[in-house]
Amino acid sequence: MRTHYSSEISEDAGGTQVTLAGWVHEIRDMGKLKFLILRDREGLIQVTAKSDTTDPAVLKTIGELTKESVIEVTGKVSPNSRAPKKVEIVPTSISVVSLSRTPLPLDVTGKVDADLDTRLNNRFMDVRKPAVAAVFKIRSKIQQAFREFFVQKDFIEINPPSIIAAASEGGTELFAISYFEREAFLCQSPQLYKQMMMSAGFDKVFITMPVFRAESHNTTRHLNEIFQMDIEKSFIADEEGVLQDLEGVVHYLLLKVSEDCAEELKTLGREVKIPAIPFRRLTYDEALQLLEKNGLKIPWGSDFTPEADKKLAELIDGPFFIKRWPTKLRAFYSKPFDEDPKYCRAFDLCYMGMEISSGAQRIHDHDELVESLKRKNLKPDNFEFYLKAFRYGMPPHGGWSIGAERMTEAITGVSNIRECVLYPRDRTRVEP
Ligand code: AMO
Repeated sequence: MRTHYSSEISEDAGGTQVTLAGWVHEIRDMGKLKFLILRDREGLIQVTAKSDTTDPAVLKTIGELTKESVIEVTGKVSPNSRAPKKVEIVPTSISVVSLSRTPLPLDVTGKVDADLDTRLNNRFMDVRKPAVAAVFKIRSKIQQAFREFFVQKDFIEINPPSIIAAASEGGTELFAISYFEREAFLCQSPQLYKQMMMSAGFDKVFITMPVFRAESHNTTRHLNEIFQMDIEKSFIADEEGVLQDLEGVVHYLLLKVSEDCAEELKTLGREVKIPAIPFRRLTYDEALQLLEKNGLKIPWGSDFTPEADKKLAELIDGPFFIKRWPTKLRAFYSKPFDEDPKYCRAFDLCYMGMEISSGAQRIHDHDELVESLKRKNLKPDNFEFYLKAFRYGMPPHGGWSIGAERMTEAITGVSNIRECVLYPRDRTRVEP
């Protein structure tokens, strides 16, 4: 059984007997000298066998190995200034746990490139590449840090359903499923449920869950199954009450990634700059003006194009908020400003040229909400289960959602969001 990971072997452990387990990354047979690079979850280590000093049974096993086989190596730690990590293992026994077949569907050493489709079709093997695994270790850290932050702040974790009867963001973009004798849908956001829990008196909730969007566009920024990290919070004075949680958690998870994923960032050639709090805030109108001054005109009432997102990222360093959006652009639950209802208390958080989160202070008055649904051509009757929660005591509240994949994409710098999902679901891909 494994006693150490490769990363735990250092020069000063010279002479210690260890057992390592992992995959055969490379084999180099130089006649009298045989090198084997063993790869485990934490990295690579060289195993060196000399024909005059190594047990013949070990030499025979090395001769029969194929790349990517799983092996267990027992041997002595031996400092060697010429080895990649300045230390190697001199084996006393090698057992083949699982012999890999040949040829391999994918090269794991990074010497032969493969297109994304081939990589995704062979994802189990693609993730063996250190640079690919690094993306998922960073994603895991992001999700852990998110949970840690809100547990510390005394938020209650809730689990809304994934099978629902009504749209949460509007009428479109839902996947219909056959649910016994009726039609149901896959959840596109836990929105309505997290709001109802404000009426239940939970005050502060967080959620992490997959959501499903039947958007047909096939871009490098969009997925059809997304992992969202949400909060909802009551008794806020305005949208700032939840914006501060958003900048707080983004700051915290960038800090955690930079501290705990230093190796992974190095593997990806990335540096994380920790932004100062508060993040810059712009209104929608200010963002339009800034773009126009820099040669990009977006008509008032339109959403930002990917080009505009990119331009703003060039002009503003680090993450920033866009607040005070045109009401007509945002979901029905966004609260309009009393003094100028053309604008609402919705916001986006932009980072690295992408919208990574959006949210709003919500309408908490029942009749105002019914009117807002009607203005968006939605039928209040379809939202009866939700509206009911607004009739019997609903505090002012707001919330937001971060897309875990967009956040991972922003930090790791990969060029396609599919790189941040083990098994992405897009317009054409539902397998493996
Ligand atoms: P929204 O629809 O803006 O808001 O989604 C929130 C965040 O989720 C991510 N995201 C996506 N990522 C990849 N592909 C997609 N198709 C996709 N759609 C969304 C983005 C986005 O910022 N209920 C509201 C949130 C709220 O107000 O609390 C909502 O879902 O990072």
